[in-house]
Amino acid sequence: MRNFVIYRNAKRVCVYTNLLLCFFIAVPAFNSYADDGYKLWLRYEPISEPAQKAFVQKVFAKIVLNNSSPTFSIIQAELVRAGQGMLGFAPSFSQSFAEEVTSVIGTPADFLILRSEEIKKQLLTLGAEGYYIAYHNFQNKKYLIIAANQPVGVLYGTFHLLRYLQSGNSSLLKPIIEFPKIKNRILNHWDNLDRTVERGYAGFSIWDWHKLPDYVDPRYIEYARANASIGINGTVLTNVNANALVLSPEYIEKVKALADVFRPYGLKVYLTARFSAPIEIGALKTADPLVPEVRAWWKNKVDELYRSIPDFGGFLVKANSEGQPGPQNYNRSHADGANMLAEAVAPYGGIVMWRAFVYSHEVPEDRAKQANNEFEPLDGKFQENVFIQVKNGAIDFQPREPFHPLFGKMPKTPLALELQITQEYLGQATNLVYLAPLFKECLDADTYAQGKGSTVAKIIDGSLYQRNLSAIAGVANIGTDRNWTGHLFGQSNWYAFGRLAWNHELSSAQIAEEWTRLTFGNSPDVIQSIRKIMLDSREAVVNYSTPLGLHHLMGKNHHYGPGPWVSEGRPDWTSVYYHQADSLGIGFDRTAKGSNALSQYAPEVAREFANLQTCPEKYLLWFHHLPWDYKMKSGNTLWKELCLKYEEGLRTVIQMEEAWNKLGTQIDTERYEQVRAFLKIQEKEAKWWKNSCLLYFQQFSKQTFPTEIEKPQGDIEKYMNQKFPHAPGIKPSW
Ligand code: GCW
Repeated sequence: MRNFVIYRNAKRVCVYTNLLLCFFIAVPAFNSYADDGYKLWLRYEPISEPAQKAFVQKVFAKIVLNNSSPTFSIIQAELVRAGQGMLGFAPSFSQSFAEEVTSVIGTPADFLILRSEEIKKQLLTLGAEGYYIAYHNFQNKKYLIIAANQPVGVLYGTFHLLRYLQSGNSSLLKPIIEFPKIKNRILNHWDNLDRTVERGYAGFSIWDWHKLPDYVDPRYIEYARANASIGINGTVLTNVNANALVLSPEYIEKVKALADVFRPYGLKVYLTARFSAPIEIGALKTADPLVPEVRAWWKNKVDELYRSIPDFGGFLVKANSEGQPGPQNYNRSHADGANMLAEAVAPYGGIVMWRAFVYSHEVPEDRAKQANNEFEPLDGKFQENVFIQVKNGAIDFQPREPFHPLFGKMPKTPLALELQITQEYLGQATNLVYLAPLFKECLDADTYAQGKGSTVAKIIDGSLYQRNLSAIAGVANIGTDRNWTGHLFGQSNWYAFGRLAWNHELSSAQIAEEWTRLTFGNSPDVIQSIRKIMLDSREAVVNYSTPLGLHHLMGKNHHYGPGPWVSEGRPDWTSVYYHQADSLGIGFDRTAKGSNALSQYAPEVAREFANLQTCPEKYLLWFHHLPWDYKMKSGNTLWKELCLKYEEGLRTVIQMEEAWNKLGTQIDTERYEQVRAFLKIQEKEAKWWKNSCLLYFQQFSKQTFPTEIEKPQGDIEKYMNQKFPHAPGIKPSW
């Protein structure tokens, strides 16, 4: 009955809440798929540990919640779901303090108790999205409160508390006070309108354009919910290799339907803007950003978008890169292009994220240098609401790259960091690679832009230049697969992106542990083993694919597996361009003797990387071309060290596998078996990488393999001639 009242209240609110409830009512159906990973980290498994259970029971005994907005209906439904999962029954709700209340959830506007001086003081610095969770005494009674300035903050706080309750805690010892360090925390979907996903390895796009706007798939609600649970507040729905059609009235109606679903979850919708759209769907003869008709076309288009979606976030643009049109087609600058769009969205508070991922094979310059060459001179020339969105490294989402030199080189422009959650170059959907260490490596890198301590994190969160605007983007790994991300552990990367976007000071280990508890429960053995597997996994993939600063060695086009021999076509899409292996040595010389890409960093950084004594060996061949018998810090020659690294990568995968296989009885069969099978594939692929790279490089080093490694097997010709018609992500032009 109580649930029925909840449903009825919520039902009044609006259509999307209805949908949520329909979905919610359908939970038994989902239970039949309980362990296929669909539930992500929001599993709410039954709690048996007595102290933990008592704590949850107390929190849920009587919750006062003002059911005053769609967001609050969502909060209520989430609590019901959590209670039913963890305890077997829904929490009890009330709107009055007449009963024995245990918990109060809301904003100061909702309840007197949340307007106390103490709470007001706490909320002062938390902004719209922050929250305060604590025990609070009021009129001689003690309550657990979740307080925030806005409903979305309460939603985030609720998810935090639910995470806390599921993680084995049996009391709240100190207040939880949180607010996001970065304002715009955005997923970038590389989803095409035909539902294929560029570099997507988890099925097709979850946006079912054909059935929108009339049919709202419950997955959209689950998607919004998952994002809200980790604080992601924006989503770019479409591929940066953009299709202008998404800006047509027909599609805007579909986008509006999604935006309506996402709004109460605090999730804003953004689109990619194809620069030539005024020609393609506007019947103009040009897309020149300085031509008044073109500017008027974009302004009208933006007005139209905001009429349908009043909180539309803005545009993400890939221009003059890999064949995409842009302002340079008209001899205009990136600033001319970005500013035209920025002016159109500015009156509505929209933003433009203009990507710095530009390079051309017609420019006789190291690809790693081209973004800085283009964008540094434009610093200060962009409208206030333009972000330049920069990938973590200067080439392209490789397993390891030094931080992009543009960070720290545009002090007058807000920079957004773009990370890739989908594993284009890291084993795609079958390799277990936990990416928080990769994300952190970039966030924690010191640019020295304003002296020591000028980390990338401080640049993008705005604190280094006291800037109000801040943004971070992650290229999504989400698709129609039941478990959303192809590999179950891909979920941890979506999770880690959200958590780091919220608070980049969290450690990789902390996030791994959080996710593991939520995904696999609180058994100490399980947590310990899985955390280790996760924390070892990124270094493993670096070692078995591109150790010691090597990069861009993958198969052509589909980017699946090794291809150090790739040498045909445009040079900057080949491997030989990057590894430069010859009889004398290996590596890309980016010192002053070579391309001098190092000069793009602050002098402190450039000096460190230029000097062979101080250059971290993990970046060695990124910056230096060195002889095969160059002496490494270990005393080994470069050739031997390279061989040992490939071997180490493979060994680590085998250890990960052994550790996972020991968990057999402690993990439900479906999830266990999938990960087990994928780890087998990963072992096979790690071997394939090791064998083909070492056999290939041996042709240049002309040295024997060290006895410490298992001798690479196979025939290099055979490796080179393999074809992979089944590999996902083949593009005709790529
Ligand atoms: O990494 C490369 C990918 C392309 C992608 C491009 C980009 C969307 O291989 O598929 O295109 O980067 O980031 O624009």
